[in-house]
Amino acid sequence: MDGYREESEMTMQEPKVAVLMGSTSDAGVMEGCRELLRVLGIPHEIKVLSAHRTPDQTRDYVTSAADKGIEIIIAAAGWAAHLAGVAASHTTLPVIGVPIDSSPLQGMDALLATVQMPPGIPVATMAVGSGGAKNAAILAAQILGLKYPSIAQKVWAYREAMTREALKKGSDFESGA
Ligand code: RP5
Repeated sequence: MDGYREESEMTMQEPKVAVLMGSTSDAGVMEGCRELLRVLGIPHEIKVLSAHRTPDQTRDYVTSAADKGIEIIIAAAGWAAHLAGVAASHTTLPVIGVPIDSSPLQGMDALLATVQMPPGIPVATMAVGSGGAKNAAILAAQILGLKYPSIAQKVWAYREAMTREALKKGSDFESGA
């Protein structure tokens, strides 16, 4: 177990999660994802890649991701959001999709495009927008926590802090503070 843990920690500096976004305009919505990946101690890299505008580069990146040590792909896109599905079609790494609310349909288009994958090629689809972006980071941490105990511990610490904050906010509100 110690050897396993040492090996796990030794490789922890290399990116384990790739955060793909379809456009630099998605960066604001995805900031919570990046922040939580930092808080949860997950080495990651960001790539701006589009299923429609840069299809060859998207395929090339995703097909080589596992060999580079990437273990999970988070893919965020708006409009007819095919990025997560296309990524999932090129790898067996788990793909977590974040529908971005950047279109006149406020993300309903991206939600359906991301979640409605045909049988055989799943995408773990989060809520639309900034909430989904945060949950993508937490879900990635929970998956990695199966292999890296230090990440599982950070997820528990995050939850405990969230519970403490919710209780404090509630009691402050109830007491009129
Ligand atoms: C999608 O188109 C991107 O993910 C973004 O949400 C949306 C609009 O992109 P820009 O026109 O702002 O670059 O591919």
